[in-house]
Amino acid sequence: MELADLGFNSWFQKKREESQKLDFSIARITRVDRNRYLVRNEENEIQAEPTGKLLFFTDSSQDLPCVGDWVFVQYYNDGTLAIIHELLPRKTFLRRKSAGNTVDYQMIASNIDIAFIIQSCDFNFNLRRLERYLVMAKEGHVEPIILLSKSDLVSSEELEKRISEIRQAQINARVITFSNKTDIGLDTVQQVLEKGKTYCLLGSSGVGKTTLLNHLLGDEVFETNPVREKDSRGRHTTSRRQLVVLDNGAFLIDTPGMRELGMIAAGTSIDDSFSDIQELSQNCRFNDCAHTVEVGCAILTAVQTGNLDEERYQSYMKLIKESKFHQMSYVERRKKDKQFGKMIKIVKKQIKKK
Ligand SMILES: Nc1nc2c(ncn2[C@@H]2O[C@H](COP(=O)(O)OP(=O)(O)OP(=O)(O)O)[C@@H](O)[C@H]2O)c(=O)[nH]1
Ligand SMILES: [Mg+2]
Ligand SMILES: [Zn+2]
Repeated sequence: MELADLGFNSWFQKKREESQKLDFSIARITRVDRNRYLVRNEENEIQAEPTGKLLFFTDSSQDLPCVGDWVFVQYYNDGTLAIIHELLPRKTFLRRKSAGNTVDYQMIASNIDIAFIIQSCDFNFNLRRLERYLVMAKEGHVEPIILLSKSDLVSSEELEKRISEIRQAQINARVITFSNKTDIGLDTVQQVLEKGKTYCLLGSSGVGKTTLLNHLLGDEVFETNPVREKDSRGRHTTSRRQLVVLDNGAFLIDTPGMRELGMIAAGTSIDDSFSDIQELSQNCRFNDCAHTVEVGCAILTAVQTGNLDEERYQSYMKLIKESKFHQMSYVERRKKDKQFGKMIKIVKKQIKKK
């Protein structure tokens, strides 16, 4: 595979020449998992690590590598490890504001040609949310296409109504309706996908992003999960962003749903889907109860007495933790890391003394 097949066009070539970093190789980030990365080059996909300099002297988290980025690398261990030295400029991007006092952004993906904004035709359909995703795409210079999934769940009249609501809201983006169940509309989605171009799937948890990806791959490669029956909410199955190559040479990035939504409607999504647990917490003895070990914790009591499903408790805690982490600004997170480092030093000293 040539770099051009990976999407490296003349725009990036020009940036590369301007940078004068000609002794570095070029690769593309295909997966981010905290500080661990995968990159793809002409030959294969390999592990990658940023230099300490890149990691610690970056002021904003948005300047760290994200899925879709082109990066300057050097190879080690017979080409099985790439060290990431610097990012090439981004042509387009999808990013979200981090909640909190400081204005900081987190990158979702970069160098995207088209963003597929997916809403399912059932309860997930929401014009205001749609508008927020469209703003996100516009800010990052990404062309949006709206995909209405699960068309099999509504009548054709209802489907028409959804589309006319979109048009009445002065949204002019292309709309494609489709179903992973009946395959209707899938060929239209397929026709959009072009070799060497990069597409990103955006939308709430459970709308069928990963199912669509599997469908396009013709195989159940990635995990999917049924939505909850009660309110058709997803179970945030996909946990990281990943760039996948399709048979026809197009690139598709799947993203986790729920958290993406959390960022847009800051905080509210958690309250909505776990309102019963939220309510329980009103009865905890301490206002700042973390619901982990505290005496008089109403949530723990409910788990113990069987009034609250243990699994639901766990997923609630997971979500809280994630959203807290995401809501921390980059600086706060760095501080936390540093405090953790200090703590380890102190503990080590104490061990030595013994
Ligand atoms: N009826 C119907 N169900 C669908 C369709 N597409 C997906 N589903 C179902 O919806 C559920 C959720 O699908 P996923 O692909 O896991 O959703 P997702 O958007 O990837 O969700 P997250 O990974 O949590 O963000 C699965 O049970 C799918 O089988 C569709 O077109 N029609
Ligand atoms: Mg998924
Ligand atoms: Zn509690």
